Amino acid sequence: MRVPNILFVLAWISLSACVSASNPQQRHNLAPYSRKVRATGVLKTSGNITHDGTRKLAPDQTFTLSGPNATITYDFGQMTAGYPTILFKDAKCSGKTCSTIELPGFNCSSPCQGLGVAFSESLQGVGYASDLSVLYSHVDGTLYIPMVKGSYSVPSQWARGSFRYLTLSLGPKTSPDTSVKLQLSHVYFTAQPNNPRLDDYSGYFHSSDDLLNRIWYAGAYTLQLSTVSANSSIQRSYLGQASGWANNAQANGLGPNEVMLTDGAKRDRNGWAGDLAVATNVALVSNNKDNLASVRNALKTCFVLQDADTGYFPYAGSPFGDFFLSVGAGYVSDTYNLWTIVGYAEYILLSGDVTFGKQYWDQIIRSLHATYSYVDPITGLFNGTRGADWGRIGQGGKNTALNALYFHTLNLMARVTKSIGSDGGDVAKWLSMAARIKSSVNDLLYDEKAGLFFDNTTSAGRSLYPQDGNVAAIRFNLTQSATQTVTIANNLSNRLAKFGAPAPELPGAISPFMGSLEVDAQFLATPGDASRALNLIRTQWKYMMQTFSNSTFIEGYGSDGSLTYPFYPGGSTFISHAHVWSTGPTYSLLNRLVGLRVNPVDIDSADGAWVFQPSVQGSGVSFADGGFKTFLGSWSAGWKVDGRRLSGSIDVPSGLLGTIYIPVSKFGSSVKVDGKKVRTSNMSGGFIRVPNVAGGKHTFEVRN
Ligand SMILES: *[C@@H]1O[C@H](CO)[C@@H](O)[C@H](O)[C@H]1NC(C)=O
Ligand SMILES: *[C@@H]1O[C@H](CO)[C@@H](O)[C@H](O)[C@H]1NC(C)=O
Ligand SMILES: *[C@@H]1O[C@H](CO)[C@@H](O)[C@H](O)[C@H]1NC(C)=O
Ligand SMILES: *[C@@H]1O[C@H](CO)[C@@H](O)[C@H](O)[C@H]1NC(C)=O
Ligand SMILES: *[C@@H]1O[C@H](CO)[C@@H](O)[C@H](O)[C@H]1NC(C)=O
Ligand SMILES: *[C@@H]1O[C@H](CO)[C@@H](O)[C@H](O)[C@H]1NC(C)=O
Ligand SMILES: *[C@@H]1O[C@H](CO)[C@@H](O)[C@H](O)[C@H]1NC(C)=O
Ligand SMILES: *[C@@H]1O[C@H](CO)[C@@H](O)[C@H](O)[C@H]1NC(C)=O
Ligand SMILES: *[C@@H]1O[C@H](CO)[C@@H](O)[C@H](O)[C@H]1NC(C)=O
Ligand SMILES: CC(=O)N[C@H]1CO[C@H](CO)[C@@H](O)[C@@H]1O
Repeated sequence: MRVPNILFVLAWISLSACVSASNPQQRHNLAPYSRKVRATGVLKTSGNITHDGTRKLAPDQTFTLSGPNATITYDFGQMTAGYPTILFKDAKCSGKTCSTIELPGFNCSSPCQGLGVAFSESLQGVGYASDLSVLYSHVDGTLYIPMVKGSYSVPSQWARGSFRYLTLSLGPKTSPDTSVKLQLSHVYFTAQPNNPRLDDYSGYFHSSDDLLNRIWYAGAYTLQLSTVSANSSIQRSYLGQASGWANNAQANGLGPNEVMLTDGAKRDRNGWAGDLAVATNVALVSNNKDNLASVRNALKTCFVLQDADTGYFPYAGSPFGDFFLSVGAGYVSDTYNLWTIVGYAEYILLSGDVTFGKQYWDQIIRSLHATYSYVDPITGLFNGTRGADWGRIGQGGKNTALNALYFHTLNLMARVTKSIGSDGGDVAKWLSMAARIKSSVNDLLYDEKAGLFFDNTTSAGRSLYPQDGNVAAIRFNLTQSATQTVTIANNLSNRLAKFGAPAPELPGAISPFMGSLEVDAQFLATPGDASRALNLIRTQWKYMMQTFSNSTFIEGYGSDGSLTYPFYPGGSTFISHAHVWSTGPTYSLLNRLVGLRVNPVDIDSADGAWVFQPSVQGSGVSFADGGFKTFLGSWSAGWKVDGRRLSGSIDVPSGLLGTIYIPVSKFGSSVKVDGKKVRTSNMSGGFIRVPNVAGGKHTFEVRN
C-alpha cells in the first residue's frame, strides 16, 4: 500500500494561511537598503594624494592622485558585492589628455594611462592588485579603467562577488606628470538579482543574546551575497595569462538571468552539491522568497554534467565542473555524487516541487545505480575510490563519513519516492542496504573505548577520529542508541579548542562546513541541553565573525586561528570570506534553539509535518523566537523564561499536524497547553511529548 505524503495532501488546505512575520531584529540585518552601496570610510592612502574639504579623510571627498604609486583604499565597513562607479573630474596623462586605448583591461602599457582598480575581502589582500579569486596559484591583478571626464561604471563582468576594500591607484608604470581628480560615487550591488527589496528577508531570529542575533544575520547575509545570476561565475579563460579575472562565465543548464545559489560570493560563484548540505536549510529559513529557486538552479548545473558513461554527477556544477572535466580525471567524487542526490531529495521535500522531481528522477536513479558496484559484498559498505571531497585528505576505502552519507542518501531516496509517486522498484533494496551499512559501520568502525568512529577500516584509518564521520553519524542517525550519540557528541565537544572545532582529517584546519554540521549534531544529540551546541557557536562563530569580517562567514582557516587553509597552499587571500557552508547556525538557531522544524528530512514521520521543541536548558538565553516562510505558508515560534515560568507559542499553517515537545525539568511540574492542564506522565529526556497538534496558534506554559 502506498501512503500519500501528508505534507502534500495538506498543502492544498493550508494555502490560505498567511501570518505576516514581524522582524524585531532588523538592526542586525546587513543587507543594503538600496542597490547603490556607499563606502563608509577611507582605510588608507599612499603616495601623493590631496583632497578638498575637511582634513579628516571621508569617502565622499574628491581626491587628486598624482604620479606613480598614489593609492586610496576605501572601506565599505562590511562585505559587499558589485561594480564601482567613479566620477572623473579631471585627468592629465603625461601632462596631456589621457588616451583610452586598450582599456579597460589588465595590461596597461608604460606609461600607464589608466586608473587601477582592485578589490579585497581582507586587510591581508589590500594592495594595487585584487586578492585571489580564480585559482590560488593565479594572480587576479589590477584592472585598469580609462580616465575619461565624467561618470564611469566598471563593466558588469568585473563586478566583484565579495569585497570590503576597494583600492584605486595610479600604478608604478604611471609617469610623474600624470594626475587624476576623482570621487567614488557608489558600488552597484549585484548579488541576489531577483530580489527587489534586499533587506526584506523572509525569515527572522531574535533572542536575548545579541551575539547569536548577529551570527544569525551574518549567516543570512553570507547566503544572500552568494546568490548570483547564472551568467556571473568565475571566468577561467584567464588561467593561461599572466593575470586577470572576470565574473562572466555562464553556467550550463541555466539561462543568463536565472539565479543560482553558489558556494561562495567571491569564489567559486558556482553550484556545489556539498555546500547545499548546509545552504539549502539556511535558504529555507532566511531568504526563501522564491521557494528555493536558487537551490533548484544550483542542482541543475550539476545534473547537466552527469557523466554519460558512469552515471556519476560531477564534483562541481557547471561552469567550474566543465573546467574540471577539461583538465582530466582526478576531480570525481563519491561523496559529492551522493550530496547531489541528497540535495535533490531535500529540495523536493522542502519545496514541494514534484514536477522538478519527476523531471530529473531518471538521472537520479542512474547516479544511485552507479554506486552499487562499489558496495563491498562482504560488509555492505561503500568502498570509496574517488576521493575528491570537501577538502579533507584520505577520503576513500570504507570511510565513515562516506558511509554515513550513503546511509542517509538511501533513506532519503526511500522517502522522496513517496512524494514523486514513482517507486523506482528499489525502495526495499535501499532500506536493506541502509540497514546493512548501519550495522557494519558500527561493527567495523566504532571504537567503543574512545567513544568515537574511526576514519576508515585500514590501520591508518583506525588511528584517526574524524570530525566529518562522527558528525555525519549523529546527524544521519547512524548511531544505535541515544547513549552512543551523546558519548560521541560529548567527545567531539571536548576537542573544541580556542579557535574552533578541529577537523583532524584536514590537519591544521578548522572547517566551518563540518563545524556547521556539528552545531546541528550537538543540538540533535541533546535537545534537552543546548550548552554544547551553543558553546561551539559562541566559540567558533564568534571568533570567525570578529576576526575575518563581522558580516559574513569564512570558508576555512587555520587551527591556530590564522588566515590559512591547508587546502590552498600559499593562497591565504584565495580563502573565500563569504561561504555558504559556514552558515549552519542560521539554520540551527531557528530550528533547534527556538526549536521549530519543518524540515521533513529531520522529522521522524511519527511526529507529523512539524516539530516545536525548544532547547532551553543550558542555553543561557532567556527568550528566543523566529519565523520563516515555506511553500506551505508562514511559520513562527518562540519561548521565554520568566523566573520559574517557561512559556512558548507557535503559529503554523493550519491543517498540518505536528508535535510539541515541552521542556520540563522535573516530574510534578504544572504544564498547560492552550490553557489546559496536561499530565506529565509522558515525560522523557526532559520533554513532554504532545503529538497530533493541529496547525494554527498554540501556547504552552510550564511552572517548575
Ligand atoms: C603632489 O601633487 C600635486 C598635484 O598634482 C602637485 O602640485 C605636488 O607638487 C605634488 N607633490 C609632490 C611632493 O610631488
Ligand atoms: C597582456 O598583454 C600580453 C602581451 O600582449 C598578452 O599576451 C596577455 O594576454 C595580456 N593579458 C591580459 C590579461 O590581457
Ligand atoms: C548577465 O545578464 C544580465 C541580463 O541580461 C546583464 O545585465 C548582465 O550584464 C550580465 N552579466 C554579465 C557579467 O555578463
Ligand atoms: C612605486 O612602487 C614600486 C614597487 O611597487 C617601486 O619599485 C617604485 O620605486 C615606486 N615608485 C615611486 C616613484 O615611488
Ligand atoms: C576497494 O577498492 C579498491 C580500489 O579499487 C580495491 O583495491 C579494493 O580491493 C576494494 N576493497 C574492497 C573490500 O572491495
Ligand atoms: C584511511 O584513513 C587514513 C586517515 O585519514 C588516510 O590516511 C588513508 O588514506 C585512508 N585510507 C584509504 C584507503 O582511503
Ligand atoms: C534512529 O535509529 C534508531 C535505530 O537505531 C531508530 O529507532 C530511530 O527511530 C531512528 N531515528 C530517526 C529520527 O529516524
Ligand atoms: C569586528 O568588530 C570588532 C568590534 O568592533 C573589532 O574589534 C574587530 O576588529 C572587527 N573585525 C573586523 C575584521 O573588522
Ligand atoms: C502520551 O503519549 C501517548 C502515546 O504517544 C499519547 O497517546 C498521549 O496522547 C500522550 N499524552 C499526552 C498528555 O500528551
Ligand atoms: C577520546 C575520548 O575522550 N573518549 C572519551 C569519550 O567519552 C567516553 C565516555 O565519557 C570516555 O570514556 C572516553 O574516554
